[in-house]
Amino acid sequence: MNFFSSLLFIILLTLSSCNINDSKEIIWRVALEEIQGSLQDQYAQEFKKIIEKKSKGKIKVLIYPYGTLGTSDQITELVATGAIQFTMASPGHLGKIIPELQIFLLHYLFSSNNKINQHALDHGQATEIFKKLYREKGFHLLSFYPEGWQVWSTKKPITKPEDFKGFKMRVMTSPLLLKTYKAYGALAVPMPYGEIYSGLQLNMIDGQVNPVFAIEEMSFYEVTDYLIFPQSSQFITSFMTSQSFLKRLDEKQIGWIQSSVSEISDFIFEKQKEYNQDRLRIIQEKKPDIKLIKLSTKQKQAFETKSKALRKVYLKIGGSKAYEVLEAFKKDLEIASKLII
Ligand code: 6CS
Repeated sequence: MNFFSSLLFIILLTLSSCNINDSKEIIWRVALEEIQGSLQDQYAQEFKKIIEKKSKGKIKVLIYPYGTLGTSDQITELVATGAIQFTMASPGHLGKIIPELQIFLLHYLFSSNNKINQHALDHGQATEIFKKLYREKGFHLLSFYPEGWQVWSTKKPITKPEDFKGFKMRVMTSPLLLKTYKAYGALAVPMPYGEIYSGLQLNMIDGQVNPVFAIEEMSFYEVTDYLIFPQSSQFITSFMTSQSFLKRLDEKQIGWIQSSVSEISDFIFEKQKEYNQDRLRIIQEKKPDIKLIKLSTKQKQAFETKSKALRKVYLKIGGSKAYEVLEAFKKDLEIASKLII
């Protein structure tokens, strides 16, 4: 979406909101970084259902899947300008604006038990610090949630860091990701989500990294031959709104939003599990010769060793609260691991 079409879109949305408010129906708009039928769509559909029910139909929630409004960076901008009220914003992109968020891009930081990760994100001290950091940028963090393990879909097998030599790996646009794949020896290529398929098709990139559900729905498996499971990082995303929008709401409406996001936490956690499992089966059915590689403990260790240096890089480029966030999140994981069996 170019500047002029964005401007036109903002004007149209503002006008349509005014008309609707005049007739006493309130419209809340949610933008997604993923397409219709995706995990973010599931989240937004559930949010819509709960809000419309709690408001007895007074509030109507409209969902804008990826491709209708623009890239991740552009939809974040639309929330900042007030054209859209809610958006999903992933650290892999939003980390350019809130550098501390890049903690969620660090490899071999998360627990291998995803329930522990979910608990740490929902109840941890790091999330409290992030609430302040979002506020400083005019945003309001509603929740973090995991979308599943990041999986490499590639045109050649990668089982050791040396295999990445000369390999063009598409990553999201946050600087820490570029440095991570460079540390593995790859040529890291930042690129918007919507350009990955053609990038793979035209050999501009040799591979990309995303959870299985995304690899299926975006058809990346069609243009790659291997699915490699390094279990190095979770895909984390955030659901957020803006301070200026919240200020215009009454307490009841704010309460509805807060209770909705707490209600959705377990629902979306189960969905990501289901989505990633089911869609792996679908990929294998559609492309029976796709090769699955699960890295062994020893193979993972080689990547983990290389990735350790990135902790220092994060402390350097992860903003003034990077140290505080890292220490808090490590503690959050430790606490969660004692509570979750
Ligand atoms: O790789 C990306 O850019 C995107 N991947 C997912 C699974 N969600 C949104 C994000 O922009």
